[in-house]
Amino acid sequence: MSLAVSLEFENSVAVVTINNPPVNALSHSVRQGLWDYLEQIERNSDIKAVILRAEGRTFPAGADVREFGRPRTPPILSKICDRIEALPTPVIAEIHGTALGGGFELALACHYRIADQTARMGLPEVGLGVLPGGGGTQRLPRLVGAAQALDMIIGGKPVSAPAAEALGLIDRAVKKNLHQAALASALNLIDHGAGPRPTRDRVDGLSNVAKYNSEVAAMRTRHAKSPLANIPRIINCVEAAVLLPFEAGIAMERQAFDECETGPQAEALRHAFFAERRAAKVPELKGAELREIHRIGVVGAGTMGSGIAIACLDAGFPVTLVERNVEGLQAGISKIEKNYERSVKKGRIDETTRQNRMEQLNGTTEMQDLGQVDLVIEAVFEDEEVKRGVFAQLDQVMRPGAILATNTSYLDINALADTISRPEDVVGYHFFSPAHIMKLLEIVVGAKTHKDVVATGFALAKKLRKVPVRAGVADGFIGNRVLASYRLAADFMLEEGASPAEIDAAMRDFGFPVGPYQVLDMAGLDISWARRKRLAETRDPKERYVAIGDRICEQGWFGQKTGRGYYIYGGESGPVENPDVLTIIAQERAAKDITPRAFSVEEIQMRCLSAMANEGARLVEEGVALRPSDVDVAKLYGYGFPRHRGGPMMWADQNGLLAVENALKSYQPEEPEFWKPSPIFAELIKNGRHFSDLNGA
Ligand code: 3H9
Repeated sequence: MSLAVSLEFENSVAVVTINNPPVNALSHSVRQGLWDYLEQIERNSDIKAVILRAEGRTFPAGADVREFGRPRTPPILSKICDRIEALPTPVIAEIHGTALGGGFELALACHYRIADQTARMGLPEVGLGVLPGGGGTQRLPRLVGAAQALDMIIGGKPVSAPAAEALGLIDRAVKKNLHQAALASALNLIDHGAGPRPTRDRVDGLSNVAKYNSEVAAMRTRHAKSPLANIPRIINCVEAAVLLPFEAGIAMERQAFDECETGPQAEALRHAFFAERRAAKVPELKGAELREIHRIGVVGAGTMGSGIAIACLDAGFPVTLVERNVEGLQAGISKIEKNYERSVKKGRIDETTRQNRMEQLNGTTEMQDLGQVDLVIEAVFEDEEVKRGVFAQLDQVMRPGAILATNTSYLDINALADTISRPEDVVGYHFFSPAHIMKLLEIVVGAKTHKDVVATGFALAKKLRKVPVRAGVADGFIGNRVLASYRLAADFMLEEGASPAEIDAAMRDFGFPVGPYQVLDMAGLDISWARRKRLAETRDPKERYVAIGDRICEQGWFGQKTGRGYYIYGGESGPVENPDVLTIIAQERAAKDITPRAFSVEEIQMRCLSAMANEGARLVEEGVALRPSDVDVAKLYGYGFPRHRGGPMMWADQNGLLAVENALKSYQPEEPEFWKPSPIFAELIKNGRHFSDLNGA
């Protein structure tokens, strides 16, 4: 018998318990265990009711995703669900924690469901590029109707136990003593001679086919442009639940699941799931002692500083916000206030929470007020001299052992750390704007950063609900280094004959929400212009320099905020291409004697993506990124890389490393250093390996 499942008896009730830490995923050992015990239960006529439960922190959180992408070893989940549903005695699911995916499908196959008040449940398979494959597309609509089922399966968001009770998904949510409550229910069912209540036979949700037809049509329209291959299949399966016999619907679900599971989108989305968790595993965690963080100081109340303060307040930390003068401080506090007022209006938080958060905020113009905080996040203007000044002041006032994190996108944190007496306490936190919303947090580890400081940063990131990625010190760290290569590849094409709109459209076509020139216009062209001017003196004159962006800025066109950039804003039909920019581009081409040529969508994508993957490989080679999947995580969570593509390194793996290396080599004569393939390509190709083989466990 499998150790992952056990069977005990409490009077005439069989209690089947799953025990497969950490999340009781339905691995083969669990499925086999369930199968074997179901056989025993079927043969034992003394059993009058069954309870299905799990040990540890949660009811199963789904199928074991690590088993995906390879042939499945029977027994398969949907057969187990069918077998549970066919038992002649009532079966009760005892749900706690997060009953997700296959776990929730097991519960749906049970005849009754009772859940802890704090439990959450749902079908998040959509986020892994698949769909429920254990009968969820057929049973859920039978309980809650097709529209609600589609919402839950396409939205993928779990619902709370009270919401599930209101929807009729569970019979009861209990505040405490879940197992006692499940047992009492079982005995009650036995006493009343209640038999099984198979979900497949229930029609509660399916009574109104005409209503469903219009709902499904609306759903198809809403998702018509979705690039995700599983969405139309989910709609088809739920439609089958309404129109076809149960078995036919299950057969359809099985086929759709298999087609999706083996596809590239599901592979990429699985990669994204595990890459995010892997990124939090850094060498510094070993043997590190976490420093306690109770109070946080934020220096700088500008856009970044106030966003960071909100992120910290949201996580429950008291925050001391420091600005040089009262006006600046007031402006920062007012940004924070407005944010919380908006959240109340939108129903995201209630008034009491808003008040509590604001009470935890202490604004000041005195650095000394940071004397007792455990961590200071410095978010002043991105200029080394300015930051050095702030560092010197902080060094004077911060208590020994407090952490000094600098929020920077590019600066050398080693140089900054060496200006103060405690470089071991200095770390880089690269937040992304808006800092209380964007998920990515690059944690930049300097040469002297103590491992306790690094480990504390990763623990804090979890509390701030960020996705942390470890980066070494390098200009632009991981995310902005890759971004710089992307932009350069795009700029070269601009000079060679492509237009900004063509490049943007090609990258949107790949799956980015917006193209690189749209992003530049949104961020403000003056930001990157200022940086280019700063770097002008140290630039290698032999390097190819594209001056189109500078010429645009010289006109005073900084993008959306000035109404003009690569596009013109404010018109009734939305942004339009800026014809004057096309003239500037034509002039720059003429000045360099370039005869423009056409670029296909495929070539634009290939050039941009291979430049990104090559830069990612260099970052791994240089040790700035620990592993290729960390590059992917940075791009997915901070730069809008389409999740179903998995990130640039996953894209390279899927596209074929040889094809990417060949493309890089074919562009190399144009700009030898920029397009030179990282040696990692040749090494992997020679050994028949992929970037994913360098990710470790
Ligand atoms: C499915 O069910 C398909 C079926 O319909 C049909 C099948 C035929 N598998 O996230 P955490 C690991 S598809 C394998 O850090 P938390 C995770 O990698 C599935 N491993 O914890 C990590 O490992 P490590 C549908 C899994 O408390 C550890 O568990 N279900 C799985 O922040 C802890 O995870 C889902 O999509 C899994 N299914 O969050 C739910 N899940 O320690 C996916 C987790 O080695 N899971 N692991 O890094 C989650 O959303 C979160 O893990 C959960 C806990 C909310 C459960």
